[in-house]
Amino acid sequence: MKKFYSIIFAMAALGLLFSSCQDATQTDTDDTNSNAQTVADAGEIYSLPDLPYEYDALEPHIDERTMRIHHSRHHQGYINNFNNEIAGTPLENMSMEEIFSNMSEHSTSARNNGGGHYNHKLFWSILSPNGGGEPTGELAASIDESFGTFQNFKTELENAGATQFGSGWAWLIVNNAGDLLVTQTPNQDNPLMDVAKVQGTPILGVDVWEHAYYLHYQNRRGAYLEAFWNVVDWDAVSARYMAATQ
Ligand code: MN3
Repeated sequence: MKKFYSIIFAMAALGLLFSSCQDATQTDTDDTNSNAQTVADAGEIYSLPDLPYEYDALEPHIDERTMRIHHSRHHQGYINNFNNEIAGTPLENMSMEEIFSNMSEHSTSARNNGGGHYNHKLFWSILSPNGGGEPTGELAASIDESFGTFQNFKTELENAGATQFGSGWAWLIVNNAGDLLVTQTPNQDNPLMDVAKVQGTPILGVDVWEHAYYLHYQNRRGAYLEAFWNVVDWDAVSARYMAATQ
């Protein structure tokens, strides 16, 4: 019996320890942001954009913990590394689009971290708790023209996400001729980069790195890609389409 109580006591102590670790994680997150703020004050070039919704707003399709870590840790990490990489170089005074158009001439770090910042910023902006459904207007007509049906387009994008080996992104892009295409890129590359095999202006992107889905979906990338449609902000994608085809 004494042993039984010892075990219960040990479990309670572990529970307390665990919850204080969670508090520490929370505080750590805040510290990360305030440190980043300090760097920003000292002349940081890029900074983490606020999400236009709460971390838990995309539940149950994208879970709160994934969103928090993805935005406050991963995206912040790309920004910190990119700022460090370009500080004091000519890239400091170039737009991201300019940098991407000559990506092959710049460093791997600028490619990975610049892409990381741009891609995540785009990703957050095309998600919404009020998303889902189907596009309307000119974008809907153009999707039908390019892919036959909206369903065909969805299947093609899901395939692009599923068949990207390892980490990367699946995209809907507008090419120079004004056509809509689905494509994929490895790592943090994107279709604006001169190194991309299919180039164009991305108007929708979905992150298929494991960090984007593993906590909730584990290895089931396909289930994550299916759920993604429920949180796509088609108004935001349409606005990007209109800007890209002007
Ligand atoms: Mn990511």
